[in-house]
Amino acid sequence: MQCFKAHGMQQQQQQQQQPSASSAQPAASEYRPETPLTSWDKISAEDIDSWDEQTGPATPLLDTVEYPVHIKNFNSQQLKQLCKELRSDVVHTVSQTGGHLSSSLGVVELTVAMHYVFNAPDDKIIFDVGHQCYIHKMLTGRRKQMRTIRQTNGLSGFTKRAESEYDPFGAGHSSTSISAGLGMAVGRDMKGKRNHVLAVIGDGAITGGMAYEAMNHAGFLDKNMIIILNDNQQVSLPTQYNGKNQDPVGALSSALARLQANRPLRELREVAKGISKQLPAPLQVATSKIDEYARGMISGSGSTLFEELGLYYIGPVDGHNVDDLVAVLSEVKAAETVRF
Ligand SMILES: Cc1ncc(C[n+]2csc(CCOP(=O)(O)OP(=O)(O)O)c2C)c(N)n1
Repeated sequence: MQCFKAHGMQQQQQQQQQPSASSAQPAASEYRPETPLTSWDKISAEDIDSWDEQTGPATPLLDTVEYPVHIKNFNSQQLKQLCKELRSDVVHTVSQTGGHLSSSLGVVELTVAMHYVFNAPDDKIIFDVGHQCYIHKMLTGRRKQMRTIRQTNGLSGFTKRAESEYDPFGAGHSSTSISAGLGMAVGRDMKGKRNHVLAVIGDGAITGGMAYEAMNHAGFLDKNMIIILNDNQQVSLPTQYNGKNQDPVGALSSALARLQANRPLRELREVAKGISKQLPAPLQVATSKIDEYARGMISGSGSTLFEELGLYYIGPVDGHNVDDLVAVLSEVKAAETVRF
């Protein structure tokens, strides 16, 4: 298992049909960033002031996207522009409907990168709790219905199987995604299929015991599965928060931050970067990211919490850097093991 961490009402509806697969889809491994890595684009107050109150922000690129197949030929600049338009659009929509805004804002780049690299709905993308799925819904045929989210007869505020074939698991309870994904990986192997399974879980949701039971089981079964820890150092509805004198984070998040700060870890990452430079040039873009991020959570004993559980860990990755996410996910996709 490879692990990496990224930053960061229910009404029955007809399932949406997947568009016919495009033969023009490039392999994700062919992706090459065309511009230097830059930080993500924040929305300014001036941006928001310029939006039409009813129609919202201008989204020329996003308007060309209804399903993930429509972003497969995007270059690095276009992916960044898409992220900016998605961020603006979701801010405007949620300002009118209410809903889980910050959790969805935290996974804009991650969601775009997952849909760019993987091929949902064949590949299964599972969001833990599911409250951070707004960007996913906007990229999977439901953008026009976003104004109905959490309304009677409208879209669910969570992932919902009856709503879309792109939602492989209905959620609401936290800490269930890894277990659900493992079940899908086991079923896939029994059927002899080759699709990928991704579970995206936050630093709040991963505090639940069921997540550890599932990680322990996944390490034991050694199924091909990817777990993405979305450590945004925030926990909506935190289970360990007194409402004052502390930030709404979980204790596990602090422990992860301490692990990343240790000196042997930084030294090892330098060594890893050196190794990467000796590889052929085409491999360096992706592998330098892997090397940079690999072993990001090594403890004093020389192994990570996740490795102790039998998972292969890569991290941390800047979850707002879509270039890095695409590079790392492409590598993770190519590896045949259980990844965290
Ligand atoms: C079993 C269970 N316990 C508690 C909750 C309440 N709850 C909703 S979201 C959440 C945690 C969200 O934090 P995190 O996973 O870090 O996601 P973020 O919103 O920060 O992206 C919790 C505990 C729940 N949905 N299910």
